[in-house]
Amino acid sequence: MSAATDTGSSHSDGITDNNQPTVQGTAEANSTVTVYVDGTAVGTATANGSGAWSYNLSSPLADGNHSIRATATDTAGNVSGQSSGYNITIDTTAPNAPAVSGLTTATSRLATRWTAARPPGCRAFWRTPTPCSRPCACISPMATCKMPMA
Ligand SMILES: [Ca+2]
Repeated sequence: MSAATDTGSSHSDGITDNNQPTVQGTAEANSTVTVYVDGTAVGTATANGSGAWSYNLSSPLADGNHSIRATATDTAGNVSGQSSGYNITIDTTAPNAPAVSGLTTATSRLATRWTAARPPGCRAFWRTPTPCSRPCACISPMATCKMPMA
């Protein structure tokens, strides 16, 4: 579809909040292009002298996935086979409002309390968030302890 109607973070991914986007493509120059949405012809466009065509969908599409195909009819009346499908996703629904739950815990090298194998004489025992090696050391007796970095 056209970049202008392919909304969102990508203008070429086929995902849009525009439920009447403009589809585009190439065909034989000056041919008449019939556009199909999910297998149903919805309208025609005329390819220009370079073969480029575009068609603004005239009816809103429901949210969800749709397959766009096209055929070309030349000036002699010969009709092409169908194009391969171009898949689009219409999403007109806004996401739920996000939650704001608070502030993050301060990141500290001694932030993770570790309760296993507390050394004798230590009231609390801490390790760094990354793997540590034993033995651990008391900072001071009956004070907090920490495990040295591996
Ligand atoms: Ca998009």
